[in-house]
Amino acid sequence: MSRLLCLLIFPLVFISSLPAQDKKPEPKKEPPPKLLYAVPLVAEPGKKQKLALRGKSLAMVKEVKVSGSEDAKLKFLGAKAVGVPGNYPADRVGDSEVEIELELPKDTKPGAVKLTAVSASGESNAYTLLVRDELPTVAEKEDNGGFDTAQAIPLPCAVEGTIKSERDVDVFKFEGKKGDKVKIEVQASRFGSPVDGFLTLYDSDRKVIDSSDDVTGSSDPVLTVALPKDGTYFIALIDAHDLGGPNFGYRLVVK
Ligand SMILES: [Ca+2]
Ligand SMILES: [Ca+2]
Repeated sequence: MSRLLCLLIFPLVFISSLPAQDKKPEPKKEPPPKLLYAVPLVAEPGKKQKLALRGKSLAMVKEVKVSGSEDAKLKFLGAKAVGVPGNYPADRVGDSEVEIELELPKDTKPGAVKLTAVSASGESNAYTLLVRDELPTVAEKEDNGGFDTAQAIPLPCAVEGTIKSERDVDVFKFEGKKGDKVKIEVQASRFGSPVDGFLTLYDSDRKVIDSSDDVTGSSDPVLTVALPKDGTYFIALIDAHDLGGPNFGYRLVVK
């Protein structure tokens, strides 16, 4: 061994042979907060509402800032750690949450409002809140788990729903005419929701017309179909991984 190498190696050997109690452990640094999604997922302009913001490293958050709407009123209500079921990915469902009260002006434009959480470790990403647009809103109603119990919806509309538990299936039905062009779109994953939507469209004979899982750059499905005949059509929405829970929110736009 060359003398130079010896000199280089010796201090390393010396340091690594020190008793463990002499090493000072680095204080664990909490990463900056990360916002994933809101519960409920969709905010309604012109109304005071409570929102839970789910994400990671949110338990020590002391403030939430709103941008994109000068007249928005936001009140910080609290922050806490939440449990993650063992088989669920914490990166998708979040391990902590912040609760806020938010009032958006009536004329708030979809896509404009962003929320940022602040803790001693820094600022989070700017989370784009999903805000209702001019489409009529329909609340999803259980039990809608099959063709016989499908929930009738008008066209156009936006359904606000939840994949409420593992293997939950949400089925909706609408009346269509031959040649009608219908676009069916899930807004979930793009707004951080843990739902990885999978859509299937069936005709009145319960035969599959088309299905969609992910569109480019997202886990949200989109179907654009020219209806082949007059009659009742069924839309089935599931989570592609059969996961679910009270925080698995989605907005289903049919127009
Ligand atoms: Ca459901
Ligand atoms: Ca998907």
